[in-house]
Amino acid sequence: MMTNMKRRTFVIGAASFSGVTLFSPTLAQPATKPSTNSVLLVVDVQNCFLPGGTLAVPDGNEIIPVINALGKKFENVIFTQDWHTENHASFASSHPGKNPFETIELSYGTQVLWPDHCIQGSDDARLAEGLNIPHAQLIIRKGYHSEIDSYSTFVAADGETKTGLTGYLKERGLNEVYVCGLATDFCVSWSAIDARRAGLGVSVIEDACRAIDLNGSLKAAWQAMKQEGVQRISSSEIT
Ligand code: VGL
Ligand code: ZN
Repeated sequence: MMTNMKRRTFVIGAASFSGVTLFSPTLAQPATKPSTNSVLLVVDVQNCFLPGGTLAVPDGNEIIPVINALGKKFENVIFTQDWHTENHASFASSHPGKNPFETIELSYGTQVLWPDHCIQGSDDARLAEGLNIPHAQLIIRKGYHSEIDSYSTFVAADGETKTGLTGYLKERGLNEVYVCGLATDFCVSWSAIDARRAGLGVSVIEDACRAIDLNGSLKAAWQAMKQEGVQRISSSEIT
């Protein structure tokens, strides 16, 4: 894996440069210090995606303490919120005869059908109570057009309808995006890829994410992210 290869190179490089054998755990992996141009994008950490929610991601709750600790290291933090209408086109219940996790062809392409989830104003759609990042600056909502889904926090599934996040980040000079949250293989990966396409530096913090993993979707998502130049990192690399 890329991260392991990089890590090994770094350790060997450090040892030969310094001329001393260093086994300091802090040198065993590349370290990244978020700058004033960095932003932590916390994707869809909402009740619906936690155990007990309408579209629970396995072990989704485990990332909350990891994300709270990360939040302390970033001056800039943005939350996203999946925010669907009732009868949303991405809900199986909106398509008679269809079941959750089947697919359907919509005007913009193939859509996975989900259980009803994250309906605007519901407790299910609220950000997780356990999140504790009071200095977060923006909550950006997506998926609120009833006919178009939006895994991405930048552009909806039609490839055209924008959320405005690109403009916000550009206007604030935030050009290094660190993505975490739920789910790795849907909203996290689509957001990470669109951030790259907007010309931003992007890292996904793997242990601060959990996946749905539907028919190999997790492996495919990591492949697609790698191809787009998304860095795959661990929260322990952020100082
Ligand atoms: C998500 C499926 C449907 C996500 C949102 O946040 O990853 N997945 N809606
Ligand atoms: Zn959704």
